[in-house]
Amino acid sequence: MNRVLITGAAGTIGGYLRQTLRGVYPVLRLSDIAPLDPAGAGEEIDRTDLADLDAVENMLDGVDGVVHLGGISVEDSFDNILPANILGTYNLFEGARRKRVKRVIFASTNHVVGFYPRDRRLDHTAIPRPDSRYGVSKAFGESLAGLYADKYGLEVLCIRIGNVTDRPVDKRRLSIWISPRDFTQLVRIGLDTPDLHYKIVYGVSNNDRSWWDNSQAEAMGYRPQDNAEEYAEAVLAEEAKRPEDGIAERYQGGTFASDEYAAGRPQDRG
Ligand code: 15L
Repeated sequence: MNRVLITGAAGTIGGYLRQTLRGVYPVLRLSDIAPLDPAGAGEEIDRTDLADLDAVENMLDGVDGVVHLGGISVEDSFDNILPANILGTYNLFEGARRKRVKRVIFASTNHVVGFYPRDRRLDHTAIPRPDSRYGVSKAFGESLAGLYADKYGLEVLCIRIGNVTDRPVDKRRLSIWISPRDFTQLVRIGLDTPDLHYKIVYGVSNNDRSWWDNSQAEAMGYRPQDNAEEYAEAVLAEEAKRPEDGIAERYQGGTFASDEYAAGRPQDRG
């Protein structure tokens, strides 16, 4: 793979990948509508708005593989989610088809399955139970990825990302945390593995408290090096100082599930 494009390169995950993929592929094209540091050796900077299909097609010129992080990465109004995540992701896949890009890594999220209870172990076959409009937009992206793989032969890995940070920041993240180096390993497997059609995996480190069966990623060679448990004592001591949120505690998506929650199911009362 010669040229790899990272959309949403100015975000937190984009920032990690800019460092960890430097020199791994000869050219990294870094794209975002937000400002980016000037291009270093082996880098190209691009300012494409994902809502503009012609511009997206230009952005994909000469690209072999894409890591699609671009769009809104938290809950937002539907007016904002629509151009950034729905139209933007459509344009990315349609542009990739037109430009005959070989491979796309689609940054999906745990919020696609955020309304599953925490005691339910999920694998790659879990159907979406989104906890937010943001989660719905990522479920749309996973479906669209399937269409472009099955109909047009694009090779796609969808990663239902937990939370990529240097260290887990709360109890929920002790289950879903992924370190930057483990995330990089998964992205490289997605870009480099010879046989890929369409797969969904979880972006999670080797956490003792993980809620997910990530055997699909393991079968692709993923061997996570980090485990959130190393930080558990300090994280739990901090968590004990915070007010309880019963709904957030029940569901995998945490506050993404409890925000605006008004369903009042019987199990939520006690
Ligand atoms: C996500 O999908 C977000 O992009 C990230 O900011 C975190 O909120 C993460 O999920 C999480 O669930 O912790």
